[in-house]
Amino acid sequence: MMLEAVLKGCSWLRENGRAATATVVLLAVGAVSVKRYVARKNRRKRWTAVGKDLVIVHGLPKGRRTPNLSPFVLTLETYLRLAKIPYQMDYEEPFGPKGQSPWITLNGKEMGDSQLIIEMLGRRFGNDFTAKLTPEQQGAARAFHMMVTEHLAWGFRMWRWVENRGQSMLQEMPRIPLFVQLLMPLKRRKIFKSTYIQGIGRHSPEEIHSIIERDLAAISLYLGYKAFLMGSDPCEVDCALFGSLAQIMWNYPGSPYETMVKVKYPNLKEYVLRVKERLWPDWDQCLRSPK
Ligand SMILES: N[C@@H](CCC(=O)N[C@@H](CS)C(=O)NCC(=O)O)C(=O)O
Repeated sequence: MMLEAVLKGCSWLRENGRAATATVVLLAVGAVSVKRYVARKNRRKRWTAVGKDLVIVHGLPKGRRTPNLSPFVLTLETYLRLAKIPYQMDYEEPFGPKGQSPWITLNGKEMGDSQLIIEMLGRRFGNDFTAKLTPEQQGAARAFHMMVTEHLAWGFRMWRWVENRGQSMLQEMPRIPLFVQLLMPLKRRKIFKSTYIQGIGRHSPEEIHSIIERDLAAISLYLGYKAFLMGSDPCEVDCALFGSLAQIMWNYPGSPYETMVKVKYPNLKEYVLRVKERLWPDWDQCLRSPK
């Protein structure tokens, strides 16, 4: 009986070769999609069940030298620590509603973009540190914040993904599946395309180093001997600056920016260490284990 059914199946496959292949492929794709859909739904159920007002930060993986390899994730985590808002990290689904990292789930609602998240949390939990500054300082804080996230970040991205070809970054990541490694050239191409459209990708490496050095020099000058960028207390712009400079200090080995931060403008290095000491007393416990 069984043998008869198998033989019948084989002869049907022989006669309907193409249709059979298409059916098998469709069924396989369908099964994978359903599995992914269910896993996604279950993750969301879990994130909604964590309790009221606990922020789940979804981000790229931890590094061995910094608690996160993304400047934007590190910025958000630093802000949550500054504002003393309880949070939990998730590394299962790093890219969220805007296709970028970080994003958050808060009381079952999803939101993307570190800057918008920080502003929303500031309003919701009454933790807007910049609002306590003088109007002149508020203007300067906004200008520096944008310099860090919309200008410096592009220069740093160029080194990480184009000059260094993502090598230092990849070494810091947990074991990457082979298919992701094979997709890396495409990822680099996509990033290079975005830097070309933004404009920075049209300059030579030397030009970019000099443009970015002028930003770092300006920040170093403005910081001077102050403890934090806007004075004796940290605020939102410090979180963004720390998120970026910490990457340079620990994840950009051999880059011209590492020398700038550590040697040429040493108050930047001292500043990074100061923020780390103040807001990341558990830094070492937040790193990925060397194994
Ligand atoms: N404006 C965003 C920028 C976030 C961002 O660029 N994240 C990077 C990781 S460091 C990313 O997700 N890149 C993937 C992509 O843009 O496709 C924010 O502040 O959150």
